[in-house]
Amino acid sequence: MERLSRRALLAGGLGLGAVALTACTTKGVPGPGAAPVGPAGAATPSPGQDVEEKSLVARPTTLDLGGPKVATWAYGDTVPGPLIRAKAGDFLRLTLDNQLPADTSIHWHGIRLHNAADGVPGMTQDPVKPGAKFVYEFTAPDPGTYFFHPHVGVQLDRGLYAPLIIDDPRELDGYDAEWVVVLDDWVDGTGRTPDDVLKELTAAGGAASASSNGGISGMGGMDHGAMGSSTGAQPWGDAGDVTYPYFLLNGKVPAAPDTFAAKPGQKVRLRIINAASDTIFTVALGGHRMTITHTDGHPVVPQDVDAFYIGMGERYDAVVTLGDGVFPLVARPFSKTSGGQALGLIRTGAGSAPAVDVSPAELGGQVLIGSRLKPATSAKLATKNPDATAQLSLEGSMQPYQWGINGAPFGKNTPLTLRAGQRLRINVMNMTMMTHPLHLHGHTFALPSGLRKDTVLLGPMEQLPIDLDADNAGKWAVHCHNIYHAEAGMMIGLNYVS
Ligand SMILES: [Cu+2]
Repeated sequence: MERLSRRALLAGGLGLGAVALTACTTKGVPGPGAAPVGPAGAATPSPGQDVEEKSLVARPTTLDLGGPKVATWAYGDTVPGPLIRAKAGDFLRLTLDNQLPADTSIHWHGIRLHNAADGVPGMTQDPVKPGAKFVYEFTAPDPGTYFFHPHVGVQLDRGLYAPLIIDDPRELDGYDAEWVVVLDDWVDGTGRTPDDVLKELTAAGGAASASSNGGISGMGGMDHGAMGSSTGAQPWGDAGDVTYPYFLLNGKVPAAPDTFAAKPGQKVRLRIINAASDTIFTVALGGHRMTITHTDGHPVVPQDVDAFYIGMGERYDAVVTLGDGVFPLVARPFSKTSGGQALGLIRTGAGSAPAVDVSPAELGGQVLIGSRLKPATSAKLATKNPDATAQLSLEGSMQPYQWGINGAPFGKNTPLTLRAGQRLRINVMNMTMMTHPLHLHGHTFALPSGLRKDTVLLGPMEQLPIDLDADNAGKWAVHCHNIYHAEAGMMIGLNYVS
């Protein structure tokens, strides 16, 4: 715990670490030997298991984004919301206090938890009504970088998101400091809400809309063609529908960047989370190459890159040895015609802050496509042929704004099924000219290379077989993590049957 506390103190900006330190941790009595690690799905704490407790109040508030003041909804009056931090195998008891004027829930994105704690109204629980509370209780079995957000409507595109870090108790001291970085695209309180945006999208059907900048910058769907090809420097074609006034790094616009203070020569672990609703970013740190060590919580063969793409719902951990000076961490929206970017700073020495539109040379260097990472040996699934296969076809268009999976929107399509103990292969086909980040609840899956992910980007017309082990019974969601696509129907159930 010494180590954890020190690291938490080193977390940057926002006082994220301080939040972790004030969280109530009930110490269990450690058993002999290793820390107890419960199986996925443990819904009650076992003897000796440490319990992490926290309360999250979701309510309307006004936030200062570093200049712009916005009325929005948030957890605990900050954006991102308070960091939750525990170690692998801990039991989490997290109380949602809904003071919003709407139903809500919390989904613990990427955590391999038991079904009833997954936070999907209509599938795993009833919605949490205004004025009501809901207690989420689950074991977090796997270390990694995660986050949490509502699974109701387009509430994710408000300020309702926060990082969730699960530490590995066995992890060696591989770095000196840590910076948790949460990226977002922001529209709420700037004259329209995410619900307004969804109405514009569905009403306008992809044509220019009511926003100041033409509204919908993207032109997805089979009818429109791609803005880029799926090869070469721009792999994703068309990647977003919504024009955003701001892009945020740890809740701040580039004019007031979140700044991480460190010393030259220190090795820093960056934990980068894309909490945006409609924006793929290209991420680069000026003056440095980064070594990617994990994605979606799973270790990879360390890969040096100039920059990398991060889709909505994805996470990447990178280690970097810092130079002396002031360095911009830039997240550049991919394929958005409106311009702008998210910016944070790492300061290890003297120097003035770069311009808000600084463009590090690394952005034009070798940009990693995350699905090409190689898995660490420890992250691989056991070698096994699939027992069953399923098809998952991503379909739809901007005009009309209709998205679905396997021939119909969610609620009208037929859930995929699997049986406990099976190795299931899902043949995913993106039948659209847009890029979609596909997210699976309650499990992680393996790409053909063995790389483990819970969220993966599929470029236009891309096909990708993903394998998963059926080891966590329940009714789970599989969906596009473009929150507007998901809300318009790009989701399907994955149900265990006997
Ligand atoms: Cu999508």
